[in-house]
Amino acid sequence: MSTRRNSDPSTLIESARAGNRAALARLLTLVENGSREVSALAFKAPGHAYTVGITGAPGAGKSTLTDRLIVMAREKGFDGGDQVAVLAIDPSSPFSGGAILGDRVRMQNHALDEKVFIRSMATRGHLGGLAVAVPDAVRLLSAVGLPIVLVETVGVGQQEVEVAAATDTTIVVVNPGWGDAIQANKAGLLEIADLFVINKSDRPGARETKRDLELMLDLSAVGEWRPPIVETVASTGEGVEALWAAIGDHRSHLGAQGTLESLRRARLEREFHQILLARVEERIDRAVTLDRFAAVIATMMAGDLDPYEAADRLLAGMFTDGAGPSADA
Ligand SMILES: Nc1nc2c(ncn2[C@@H]2O[C@H](COP(=O)(O)OP(=O)(O)OP(=O)(O)O)[C@@H](O)[C@H]2O)c(=O)[nH]1
Ligand SMILES: [Mg+2]
Repeated sequence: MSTRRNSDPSTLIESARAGNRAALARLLTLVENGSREVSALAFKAPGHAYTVGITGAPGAGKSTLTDRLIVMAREKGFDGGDQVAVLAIDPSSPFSGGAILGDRVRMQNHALDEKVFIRSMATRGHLGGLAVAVPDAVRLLSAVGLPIVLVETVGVGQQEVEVAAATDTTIVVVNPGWGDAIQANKAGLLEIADLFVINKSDRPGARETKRDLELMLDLSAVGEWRPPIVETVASTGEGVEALWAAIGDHRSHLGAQGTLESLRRARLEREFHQILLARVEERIDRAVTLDRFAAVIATMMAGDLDPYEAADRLLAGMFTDGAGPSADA
């Protein structure tokens, strides 16, 4: 009985706000599994976290860099905050563990720091997938009072774009010698990058990579914010202060232009769209098991109804009767 009380979402959120990390971990598991109750509570008290995405190809040094950014966030947090959360997302893996373990190990400098919360995240089972699970998780971390959330994602095309859409500042990490890759991904990189980092600048080719990126930016119609390019050596910490300063500049830019508000609005629209799609898909999946669905198929098989008309009728029923699609609407 008392166990149940302690694990009810609003009690967990209270505990997490008071600094109970075990409660926060439980809440994230609930979000991961698509708990609507937790998501709804977090949505109603969203907090003020600033979110930074770190994305890039496998092995680019994202975790090493994130590890360094944790130190920056602890020492120079925005508005005096000194806590930080890290979410490590591996879109290619349907479950936590395995691939993410390496990230944990690389960030274990902070394992005993109670102001640092590090968590890997899987999105299987979450309605709407990655595009909804990440904003949900980020909102939860914000709702329990964490002022900065760093989100590390392995760059894998569209999913990378989805995760980037969930953060305020998105850092794209490349390495020296990536000229060709940059050429090939120009559009995608420009779409998501607020900041470029050339990590492993201790290796040959950093200057050429910087030139390639500058050229790409010169040739594209960047808006009021031209993404700066910061060279880092994450393994030694070189350039990380400059990166933190650049993140702060982007944050000020968003705040000053009032664009953070419109960014967040666009993000909510996108998330809402994904949720609607998932909801409709759920209902369709349920509908195919109904007798009246079979009846519509039979009518089509007899040539009395075309599939487009049938779809319109089913959908009309789905939105009016509230109980499920009707074949005879
Ligand atoms: N030479 C050099 N090596 C680095 C630098 N930053 C990271 N590394 C090394 O690069 C390797 C990969 O670093 P990670 O931080 O795990 O890279 P990642 O992008 O998080 O990798 P995944 O999460 O597996 O995609 C590790 O062996 C790091 O020690 C750097 O600036 N210079
Ligand atoms: Mg990593």
